[in-house]
Amino acid sequence: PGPFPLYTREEVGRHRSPEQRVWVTHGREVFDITDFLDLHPGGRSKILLAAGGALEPFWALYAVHNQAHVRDLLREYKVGELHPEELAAPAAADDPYAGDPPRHPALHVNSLKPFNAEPPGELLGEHFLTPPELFFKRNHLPVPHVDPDAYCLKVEGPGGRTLSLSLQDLQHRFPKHEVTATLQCAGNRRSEMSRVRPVKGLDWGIGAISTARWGGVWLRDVLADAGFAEEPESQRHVCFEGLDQDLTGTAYGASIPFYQAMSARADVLLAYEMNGAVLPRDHGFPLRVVVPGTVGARNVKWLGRIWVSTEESPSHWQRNDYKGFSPGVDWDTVDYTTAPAIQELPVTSAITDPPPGATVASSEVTVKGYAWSGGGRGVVRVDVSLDGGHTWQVAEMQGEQQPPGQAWAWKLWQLTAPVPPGTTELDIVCKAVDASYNVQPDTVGPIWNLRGVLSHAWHHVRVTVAE
Ligand code: HEM
Ligand code: MTE
Ligand code: MO
Repeated sequence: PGPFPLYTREEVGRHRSPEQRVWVTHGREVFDITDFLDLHPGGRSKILLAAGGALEPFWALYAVHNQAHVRDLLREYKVGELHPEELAAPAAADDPYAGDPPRHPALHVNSLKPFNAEPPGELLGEHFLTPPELFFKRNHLPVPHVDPDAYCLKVEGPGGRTLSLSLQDLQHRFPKHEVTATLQCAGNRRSEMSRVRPVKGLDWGIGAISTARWGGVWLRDVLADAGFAEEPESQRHVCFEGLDQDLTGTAYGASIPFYQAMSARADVLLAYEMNGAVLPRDHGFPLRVVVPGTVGARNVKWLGRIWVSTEESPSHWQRNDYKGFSPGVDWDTVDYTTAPAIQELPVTSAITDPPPGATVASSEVTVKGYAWSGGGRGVVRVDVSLDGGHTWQVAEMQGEQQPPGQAWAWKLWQLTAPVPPGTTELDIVCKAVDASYNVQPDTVGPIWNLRGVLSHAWHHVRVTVAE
């Protein structure tokens, strides 16, 4: 066959559903895979994630495609080729975000500039350690370009002494440690809250949460090297500042209590690795803070400076954001000084598969999801209901064994159950219980707050049962 017609990426991008035909690219070649959707061994919903774009980023996640028989199969669906000009890298525009790194096309983008995006549930729930390209990204500002050779972390010690540490210093002067920890944004699941009443903030679904194995040095080792000693009674805070800045030169910042930073049980890390590889630019290259069990906002990326103070970080994001309020408080009455900064997060869980609106088989259904709690409180049980919360079954959990009080990572869970005969729709619900027997509220209305944070009620997914 051939010569083949030539297409632009934009033309390929218009073919994203069976009605418009589903096209994908691989290298320079364009394929119409509409007739293969129902034949795909990995399922129809997964292959559709690549509709209208390139296969490579998805196949990089699933090496099973790296075989001759998969290529042979694909060749049968070839319909064209990309214009030669389409292969050149797009020109950089004159904007502060032009230097941001490339991102995975599976991410649902909530905001492009700054870049905020989450993975689809079906992919998030598949990996105990989230592949870094799928890990949710929450940036307030452009991603800074940091030269690792020139990088220098400033640590202000007691008595005006300042420690300057290069990446080499950090990697060679301090022992390396690894911690598996889940990060969750305070705004995860905000979209459920905004359905009750509008709130201010990015419209996160269930994906502003991810898990990685972080490698780096203990913050307490670095603070000790700067001259600090443990003082359990002190009311001090450890403040962090990022190298990302807004147009006025104000950097992102946050703080955590001093006792937590110094505690041998709290495992606070200055991380330079994520899942065994160099920390990616979106996640704070070359160095970020990882505060296990604590809200994402305190896990400062592109770390530039650390100091200890009797005051919390003066940052907007510490003082005037990321706090919870009563449902009765509105933007006219809110007083940010009256509420504590969010630190440890409450217990939560969500269904990652099936997605809302899916059609499931009438025989049995497999429900998958995640569950996590802050403060190192492990999840001890996940209950699942197929009938909106009238009857419950206990899900099977899988995860890493972590000591009590240091259960920093989420649990993935799964339940396979028969579909009750005669049902046409299921209202699937999940709820988790943590090690302190904290539970999730059953509805989101009574925990509504103007900023849409701490949305952790029972999670519902409604699906149709096939006839
Ligand atoms: C498995 C083809 C796109 C996810 C497979 C297999 C084939 C295939 C032939 C079975 C391989 C074997 O076991 O030897 C294709 C083709 C695609 C495509 C032709 C595009 C035109 C995708 C995409 C995703 C995906 C975009 C993910 C987002 C998977 C998964 C499996 C799989 C998870 C493993 C299923 C299992 O073992 O249970 N695919 N695939 N595929 N595919 Fe794809
Ligand atoms: N650190 C810096 N320097 N700048 C930021 O915008 N965002 C914070 C935190 N650290 C942020 C930051 C917020 S609100 C969250 S939820 C996490 O980073 C997100 O981390 P991730 O992008 O690696 O998922
Ligand atoms: Mo966040």
